[in-house]
Amino acid sequence: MKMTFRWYGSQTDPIPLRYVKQIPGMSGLMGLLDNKAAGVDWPEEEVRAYIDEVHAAGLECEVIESVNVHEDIKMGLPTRDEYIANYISTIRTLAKYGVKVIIYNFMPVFDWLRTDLARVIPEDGSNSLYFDERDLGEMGPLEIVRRTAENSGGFTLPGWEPERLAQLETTLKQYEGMTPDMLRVNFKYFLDAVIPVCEECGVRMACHPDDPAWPIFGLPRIAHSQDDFDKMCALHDSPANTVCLCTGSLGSDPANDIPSVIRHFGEKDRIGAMHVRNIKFLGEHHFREASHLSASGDLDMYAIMKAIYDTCPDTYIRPDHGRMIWDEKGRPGYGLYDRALGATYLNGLWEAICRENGGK
Ligand code: CS2
Ligand code: MN
Repeated sequence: MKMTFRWYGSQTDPIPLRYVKQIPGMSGLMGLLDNKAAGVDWPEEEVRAYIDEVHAAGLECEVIESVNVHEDIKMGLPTRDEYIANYISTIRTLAKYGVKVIIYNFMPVFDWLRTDLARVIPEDGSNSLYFDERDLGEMGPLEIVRRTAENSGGFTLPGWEPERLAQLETTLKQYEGMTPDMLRVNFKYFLDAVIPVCEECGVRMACHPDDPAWPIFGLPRIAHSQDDFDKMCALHDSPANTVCLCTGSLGSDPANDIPSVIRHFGEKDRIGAMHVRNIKFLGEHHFREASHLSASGDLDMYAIMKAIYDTCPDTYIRPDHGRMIWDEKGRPGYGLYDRALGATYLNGLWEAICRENGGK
């Protein structure tokens, strides 16, 4: 297992890389070029500069999250070929600089979605990302986008690129009538184009689940259950076509038994990366993000780490979102302190599991 950390680059991440390096057991990053709109070919110069900076801090950069998929690819428009060509060129550039896994998602319009970015947790006064579907009904898509941007503390948010959201009304219209199976046809077209390139250059694509794990605003969503990911794997059967198994996203639906889903895909060698975080259920389609500790939420973090140990022990892991604690001011979900605590806790579980099983 390689423990990693998400870092947005020195332009927009207030956390210096040397702080990341000081977290015990941190091997490297799930890195990204934060300023890249979906569909753009990532310039080699910028990729090299970012990765050189990471290496200079004594960290690896074997995972990139995300290279976002242009909406025209998801909608299957004729213009998609140009964006797929850019995607392929980006894969080749990243491979040249040692990247082994590219995380992405195939969610129409929205990436992750929350109704509050800083909901206070009554027990201890910290705050975390929060979702209540009832609030969403009142708000509607345009309002949720406005509120999310307004409450982000001036930080860029992953998957909420302004270029994409500027087109929101038009894009929502274009998706009207698209069924999950129609979206899957477009997904296959994309995978058929990029996966052979990944095989050739030793990269694995890892698809992140829908977050939350159900359809929203009537948009088709095809990545929120074991069955969905089985279908994805079958669209283009290859060891390079994998899942980024995010426990908190998939786990937002209690019907997804996360340790069992990990075992299912781990045994098939279809987990390219893991995001490990905990969720506290508050009702139907109503949850908040909790500290990583099992006791803080509803996921069994020991069983999750054990499933990883048993079926995909060499995977990349990162603590996913953290709460805001100790008065830290930072990008919602991506502060330093709680993610560092999360990584340390997960490393502790890992050490205990290794010892129990005769390892070091
Ligand atoms: C991330 C996602 O913040 C998060 O929840 O896990 O934004 C993730 O980076 C993307 O969905 C992957 O494309
Ligand atoms: Mn995630």
